[in-house]
Amino acid sequence: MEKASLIPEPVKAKYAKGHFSIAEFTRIVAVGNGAVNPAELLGEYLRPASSFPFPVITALEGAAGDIILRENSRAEADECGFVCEKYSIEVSDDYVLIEAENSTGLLRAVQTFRQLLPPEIFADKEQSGIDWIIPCVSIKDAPALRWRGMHFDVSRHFFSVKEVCNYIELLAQHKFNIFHWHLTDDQGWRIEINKYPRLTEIGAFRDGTLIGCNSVFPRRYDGKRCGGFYTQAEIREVVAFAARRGIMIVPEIDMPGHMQAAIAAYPEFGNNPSMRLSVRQHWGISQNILNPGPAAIQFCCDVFAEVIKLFPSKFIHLGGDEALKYEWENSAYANEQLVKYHLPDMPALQCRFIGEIGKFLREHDRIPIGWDEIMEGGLSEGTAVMSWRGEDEVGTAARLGHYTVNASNTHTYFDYYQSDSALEPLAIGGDLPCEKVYRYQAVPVNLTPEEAKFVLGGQGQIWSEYMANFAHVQYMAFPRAAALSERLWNPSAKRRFSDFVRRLNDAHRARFFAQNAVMHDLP
Ligand code: TNX
Repeated sequence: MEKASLIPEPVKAKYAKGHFSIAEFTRIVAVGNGAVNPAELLGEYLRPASSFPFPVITALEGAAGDIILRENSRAEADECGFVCEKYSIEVSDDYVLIEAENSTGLLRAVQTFRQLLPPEIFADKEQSGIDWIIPCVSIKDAPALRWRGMHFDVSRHFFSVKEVCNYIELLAQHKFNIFHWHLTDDQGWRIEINKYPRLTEIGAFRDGTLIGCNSVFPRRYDGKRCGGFYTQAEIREVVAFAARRGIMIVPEIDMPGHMQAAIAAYPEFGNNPSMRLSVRQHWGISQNILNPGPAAIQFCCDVFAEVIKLFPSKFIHLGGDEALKYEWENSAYANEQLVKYHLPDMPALQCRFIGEIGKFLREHDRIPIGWDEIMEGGLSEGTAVMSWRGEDEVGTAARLGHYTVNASNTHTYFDYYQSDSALEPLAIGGDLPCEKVYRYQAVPVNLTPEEAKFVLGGQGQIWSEYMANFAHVQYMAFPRAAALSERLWNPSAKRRFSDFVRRLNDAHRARFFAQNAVMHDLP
């Protein structure tokens, strides 16, 4: 039988003669507590298209004809909350044996196992006339990097719980382990906070949205009220959905900038409490930011106190990007704060702000992470950096001994154009074809091994200014996120882009088609 077209490609796969068939009588056997959820998930994945019943049973061992999932031991999480993701799959003509140290490894294996089947297995309705066979193969696999993330901005445009879960499901299929959920920004506050109900009553809706490009003047707006938010119950549902797939959600509350929606709801946390702001209707950077005083800092801590109850992730994202200092420069109160804390300038005042919030998060046993601007003016120990303005920032953070994630806009901004065709839908700009993503090096080559240890991994970004619906999100994300997943999981120097494209066209597009997901038709 032919080799299966897997994405991301496993580290080792040895094919042999023969095949295993799934059938009416195939059972899924879970050996060990950690095998139960992966076994149940596998059953849910396989039933709709095949219409076989796939009973899931727990037992000490399997028998001929079974798909056996076995958890071998219970590996502990490391200091950053990451667990071992190594797994193996043995397919012989009369059984399948999937083994891992823990349930996360088994979950990665489940995704590989699905891809070994014909692409139609991804359909949610019975598919007739398919030979449900899998080649005999021995796979041994583990990721190269610990942080393999995808980000999603649900502020610029709001996406439903169902859509967010669909996004997470697609990430799981590519063995991503982090979903960075950008929950707040100038254009909409999306998470219910009990202590501050106006954040969602007022901050979650705007009275219109820019039509077309942000830099074409005069700007035109559609005048349609729009928005939405997630209740805390819905957030819990999404966290559980992701956890079942071995994905950690890193929530982001962006501060002190990108806060216009919150300031519209609570003007006292802005710099001009008498000024009435509305939730922003166009893109770009708002000059309206939080004030640097203790009440605004307390507000952020109160928000995080609720956020950390909802999200078990070790990392919590506090934003910190693009905070224009115009309002602070012009505010007597902000200038008093400078004097009070003996600080040289406004960037140092922002550092103090971020430092206070970081301290709160560390006291609650979390690791604060922020966009690379948080390094300007000094950054406290134990704070991680998401480097977005280029590779140099990855090196800077690593040299300073901060854990860092490579989210460089040169290779991971999937809101950028992916081809120069005149038919591309309007995008924010940039130029990032899939082939360039495939040249991405999450760990910059000029780092010493000691510095490289601080690079946790990498992440793709979906900023949604120009993506008003979910099909458009999928179109921008894929296949670039598929290419990224391979660069993060198995960045072998030997692998060719042409081989990735072959696997994409051979089976991966068909998997997307089967589940009604959209993908760009290049490369
Ligand atoms: C910069 S990346 C931003 C976002 C925008 C994005 C558009 C970052 C930390 N800030 O607010 O949506 O560019 O590409």
